[in-house]
Amino acid sequence: MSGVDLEPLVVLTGAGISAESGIPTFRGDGGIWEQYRATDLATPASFKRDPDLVWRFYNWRREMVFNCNPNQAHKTLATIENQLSNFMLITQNIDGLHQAAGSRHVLELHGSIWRLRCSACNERWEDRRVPIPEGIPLCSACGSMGRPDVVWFGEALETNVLQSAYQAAAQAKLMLVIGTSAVVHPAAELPLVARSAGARLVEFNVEDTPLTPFVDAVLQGPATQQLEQWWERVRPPA
Ligand code: BJW
Ligand code: ZN
Repeated sequence: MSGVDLEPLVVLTGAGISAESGIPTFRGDGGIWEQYRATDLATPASFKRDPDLVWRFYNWRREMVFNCNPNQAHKTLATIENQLSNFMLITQNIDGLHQAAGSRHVLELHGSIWRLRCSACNERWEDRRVPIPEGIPLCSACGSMGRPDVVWFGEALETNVLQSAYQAAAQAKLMLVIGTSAVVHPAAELPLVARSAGARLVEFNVEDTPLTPFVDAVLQGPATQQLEQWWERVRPPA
């Protein structure tokens, strides 16, 4: 694939890129939703019904992420960003591992597990404590319950983040789609937006997804290996 137009390069990542860091994906064998029901935990209704349960789930996930490190796929993306001038990374992940690996231009579509927001007012704050000592953290502005600043099912994505993501997708010459089942909207639309605007799509996954029939190339296998090998093949000479 050498000689390919690389820029603007836009990358869309999902839970699969963090799987090799030890963070379980959502769907499929061993996925989080096999053990827990998404509708019991990742919806605004579940937080209203049982905030303690939802916080127990997120504290468990915060602890897990805290104990994990970026893997070679995260690191390769940071390397790629350093070597290109027109690069954007759009992630559905909330784990912060891209930033930990050194990526700078990151759009977090589904928020961050390391940020909280008030369930009543607009207050947002960073909280990296593991564990959070006081049970349910409270908003310092109004005293209401804090919640993870992540996007649950049925909730709108942050408008400016989503707009930036659509804009980046529409300008891409090449989009890499890494480790996502491509079933959750609106994230799943971004590769199609890029494709309609003329971008080439390359999918990195261990299995086929609903996007596979629409991509120009599939690199099947663990993202850590496939991505590094792909970059070795296509990267511009130093
Ligand atoms: C590897 C690998 C390795 C493994 N190497 N690969 C249009 C059609 C149908 C439904 C909808 C629609 N538009 C909206 C909806 C509803 C809904 C939706 O999409 N539902 C579908 C499931 C059907 N969407 C929403 O509700 C969204 N909100 C919305 O649209 O609001 C509208 C609105 C507007 C105005 C006002 C109000 C509302 C919000 C979606 C939020 C998603 N949230 C979650 C939880 C985030 C917080 C948390 O983590 O706790 O986001 S759900 C979960 O899924 C998480 C993920 O980011 C997201 C995507 O999952 P991902 O990353 O693809 O992971 P997996 O597990 O599915 O796949 C992993 C992949 O990796 C697999 O393919 C493996 O093969 C692969 N893999 N190891 C490479 N080593
Ligand atoms: Zn508040």
